[in-house]
Amino acid sequence: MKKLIAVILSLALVMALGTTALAQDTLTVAFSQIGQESDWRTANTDDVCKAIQDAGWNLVYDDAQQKQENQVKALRNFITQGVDYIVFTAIVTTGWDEVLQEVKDSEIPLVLIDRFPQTSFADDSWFTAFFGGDFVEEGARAARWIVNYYKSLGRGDEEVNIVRLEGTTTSDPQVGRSKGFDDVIVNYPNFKIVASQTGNFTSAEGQAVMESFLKSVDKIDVLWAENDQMALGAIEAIKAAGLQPGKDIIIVGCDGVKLAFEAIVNGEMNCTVECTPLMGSRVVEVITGLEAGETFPKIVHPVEYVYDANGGIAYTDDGTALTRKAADYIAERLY
Ligand code: GYE
Repeated sequence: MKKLIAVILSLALVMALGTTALAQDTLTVAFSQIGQESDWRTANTDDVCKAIQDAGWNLVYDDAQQKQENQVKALRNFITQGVDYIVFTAIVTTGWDEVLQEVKDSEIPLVLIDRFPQTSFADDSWFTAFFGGDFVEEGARAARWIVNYYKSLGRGDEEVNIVRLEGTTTSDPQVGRSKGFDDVIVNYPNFKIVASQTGNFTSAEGQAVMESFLKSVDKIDVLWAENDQMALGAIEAIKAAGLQPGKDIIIVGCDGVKLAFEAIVNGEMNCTVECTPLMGSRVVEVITGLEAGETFPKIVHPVEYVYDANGGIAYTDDGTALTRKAADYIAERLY
């Protein structure tokens, strides 16, 4: 009898060990995405999901359909399921303390990408790493491009009226890009923002808001759209009003998606400030590193460029970095 019990116990032990070994082999990585509002977002979803699957890990994916409450639910589900890692981009900056405390308590490592959530934690131990665009710098690049473009035409002292299409209100890229733009443009009093309204990062709303700008603002020289999708919608509104986009109104977008490159090459748009959606390889690098017990910098921004028709317009304050010519890079742009 004793022998039989010993055999059963050792069998149970082997089975338990076997299960543990299996669980360690195949990680489960959950990803809470915000929705599908733009080409940028589609490319981001595809890239991150593919990278996780190509790494041989199980993917648990959730699309929050632009609702913060859905993201909160998704994070709680991930905790209940006991996933190994959580990849997260926050639709808006605030309102995360409670659920992120729950993530912290669960000890599931949190990998942040794209949009950074603001929290009131005392230190930064609540997340493992962040990878995403430097939104303040992107906004600043857009403003510097506009000023330098007018200077390059010998028109740097003209009165220039700018309308702005803002991203989703209080989202990290909206807050950062608006701030970066304002910080630069304030130094050039002849460049004025004469109207500014949200277009929620979508083409349809960009078009509708641009239509109303065209009716309410007497003289529009420049459109600064906080993403390319809104710029593309606005181009339709400008054409419908009988004006030539890219000529009658100078158009600067952000993201660097293929359709923006095409619009620049066709002369209907003038500039796009790059923000890469390709974050999958960094996510895999971070998780692989954490599994191996490595440490690395907490916050990493990708290297990005500014693209326009001819290249050559300086966009950093000291003039060292130059814009790239969109036509030279359009073929390699896949999203
Ligand atoms: O610019 C926009 C998207 O968070 C950086 O969200 C991202 C922004 C991107 O929908 O197109």
